[in-house]
Amino acid sequence: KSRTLVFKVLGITCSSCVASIEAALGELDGVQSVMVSVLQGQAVVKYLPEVISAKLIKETVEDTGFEVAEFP
Ligand code: 9UX
Repeated sequence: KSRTLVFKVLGITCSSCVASIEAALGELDGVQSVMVSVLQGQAVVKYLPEVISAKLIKETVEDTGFEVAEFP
């Protein structure tokens, strides 16, 4: 069964970086869908918790050069 992770991506301002984040996450096993919004500064990731951890998903975003944060 899949779960959905929603978190903030700080400092993202253009669609080319949306594309890099979506591409990096899309390559990960266990990630089923990715939507990154510049306007909302957020990522929504549908994934299989038995295959990949939320931690690795967030670390992958950070590896593309953006800080991530939780919504309050
Ligand atoms: Mo766009 Mo990415 O201005 O670092 S190139 S957000």
